Amino acid sequence: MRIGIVCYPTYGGSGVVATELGLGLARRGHEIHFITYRRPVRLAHFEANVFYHEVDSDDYPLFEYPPYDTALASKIVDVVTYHNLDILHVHYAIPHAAVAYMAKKILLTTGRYLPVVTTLHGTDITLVGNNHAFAPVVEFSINKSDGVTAVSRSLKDDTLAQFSIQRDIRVIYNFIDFERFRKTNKDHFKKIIAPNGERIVAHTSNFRKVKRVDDVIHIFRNILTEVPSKLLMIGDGPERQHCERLCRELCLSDHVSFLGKQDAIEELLAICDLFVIPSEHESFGLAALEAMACEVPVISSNGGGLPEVNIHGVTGFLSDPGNVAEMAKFAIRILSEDSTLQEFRANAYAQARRFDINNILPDYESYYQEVMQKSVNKVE
Ligand code: GMT
Repeated sequence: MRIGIVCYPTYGGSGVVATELGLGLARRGHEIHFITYRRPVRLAHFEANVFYHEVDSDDYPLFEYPPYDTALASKIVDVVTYHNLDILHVHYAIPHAAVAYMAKKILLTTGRYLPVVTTLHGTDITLVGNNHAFAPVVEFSINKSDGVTAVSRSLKDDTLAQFSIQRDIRVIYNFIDFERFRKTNKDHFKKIIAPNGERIVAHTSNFRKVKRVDDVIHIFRNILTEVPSKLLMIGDGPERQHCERLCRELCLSDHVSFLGKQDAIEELLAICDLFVIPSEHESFGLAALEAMACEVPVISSNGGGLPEVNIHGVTGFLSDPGNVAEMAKFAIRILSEDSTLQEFRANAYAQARRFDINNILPDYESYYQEVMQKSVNKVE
């Protein structure tokens, strides 16, 4: 198949899933065309069957807000026409699903029907999407997509609850590449971070409010009263400064390292004993899955799709968002005993295996086929 992929090219979340999906499909022989405003972070090297088309963004003094949507729609029309794409897969509804609809309408005037699949990732529905500034367009463009997928059952349910949706939503879970995410020996890192054999706890995110990052600090403070430990805070975003200040106020700075954005996240996860993700809401929690693939148990909230990934009492524990005391208690339970930690590690890895990229890619392939078949002879 010749497949166009539209996504945000940034670190984390939907952009990572979209890029890894494209790369995985390319390795299975499909021709993949990424259409984005910047080269996606995980598209660093030359790959066979992969093409990258940058959305032009000519600045003009009249534009207080550069018209990204218009430029993207034009680029999609161009790439679909000249590379003869079979299908377009857009990640994150805003604005990509609406832009795809516009491109599809333009292509129809040339006699070409472009099947469009939209993947909902989370905040495009739960946080931004239901804001009245976007909601009517989000609802309309989901209904106009030829296929719609959600990354968890919880996100599918949220979408159906929040919008009036007239089409089926297929759940296709996020996935993990075990070639990359696996526990490797990085003892030299471990010795630098935890020279006295302390346990290593980690959190990665974009440090937005929805992640409840300061809960991570409070949980860690409780852990430290019982278990000698170090905390790695990985990533960057609006809440980082506040968290750094909080660590200073709580006299935790000697035990907490803020590492900023990291490319080789798997090398850090390889030395970790526990991953903490206390988000208010998380449609899936790809960061938790990455940790589990590296045999790291997870303390999480039960918001959104996290219970579909992290299994209570098996791969880690779940608590209501904000229940810092309980999360700390559970963390201490896992970290105190070597044998308990080993058991949770093994369970986390076994659960992560369910989301192996090699199991999920065929689901996307057959979904594309299904959508394309239904689109034959469609004229509007
Ligand atoms: O985690 C974020 O805030 C980034 C966001 C995104 O859209 O890029 O992530 C969302 O999509 C990920 C990939 O499908 C999911 O694993 C995350 O759970 C989801 N984030 C939220 O729902 C908050």
